[in-house]
Amino acid sequence: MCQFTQTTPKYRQIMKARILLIALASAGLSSAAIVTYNVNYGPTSIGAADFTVSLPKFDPSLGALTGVSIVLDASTSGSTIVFDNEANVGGSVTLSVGTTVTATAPLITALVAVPLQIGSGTVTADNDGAPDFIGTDSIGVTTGSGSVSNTQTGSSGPILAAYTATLPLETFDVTINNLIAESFSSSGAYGPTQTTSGIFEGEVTVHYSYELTSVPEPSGLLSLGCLIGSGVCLRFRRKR
Ligand SMILES: [Ca+2]
Ligand SMILES: [Ca+2]
Repeated sequence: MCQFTQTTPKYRQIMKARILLIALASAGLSSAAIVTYNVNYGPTSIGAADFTVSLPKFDPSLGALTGVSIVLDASTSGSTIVFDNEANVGGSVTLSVGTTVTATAPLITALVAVPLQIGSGTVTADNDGAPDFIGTDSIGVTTGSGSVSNTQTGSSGPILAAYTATLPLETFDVTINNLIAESFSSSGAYGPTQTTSGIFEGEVTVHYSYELTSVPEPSGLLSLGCLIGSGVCLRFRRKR
């Protein structure tokens, strides 16, 4: 793209700027890094009231914050769901039970994770005349567990400001909300379900991406010197 045929002063200025940029990158004066914090929550009964967890804000002494990523991990166990067929035909049935966990952090889109215990099987046609949740016309999920995660990120100015500490050891709060979640699907069968709720637990993680500034290493300074030196040589040779 650039041929070494021009010798105008303007061209030389551009070349010098490019060499300095390459040298700064080579010298390690600026590089990207990530720092991560996490906090566990639960186990908590599904249906319990909202609660909060706290995580550290970004320490600006590390560098300049460029992005915030929050991860919600949630798992569930201990719930049950049982179905009783009231149709005159049998069918295949899929059932799930668990919880919808919502985590709300400052200025970030709410994180939603729905861990479920899932089961499936077949049921016979209704043969007892009442939904008693037992017999071959019935099927349930009574064991197992499920886990899932959700991630949201942000890098707008207001988000970076909200997550950068202005005081030592400053934290932000994440509010955890939960509701029981259940589903039923079938080909042919239909009827009521009975549900009991178990527990959920998990983790909230925050990743801070930032540009760190550090003292150039000797090898980096050497390459900086070489590149600046070669820039001088280049200019010297063109003048001749
Ligand atoms: Ca029945
Ligand atoms: Ca039954």
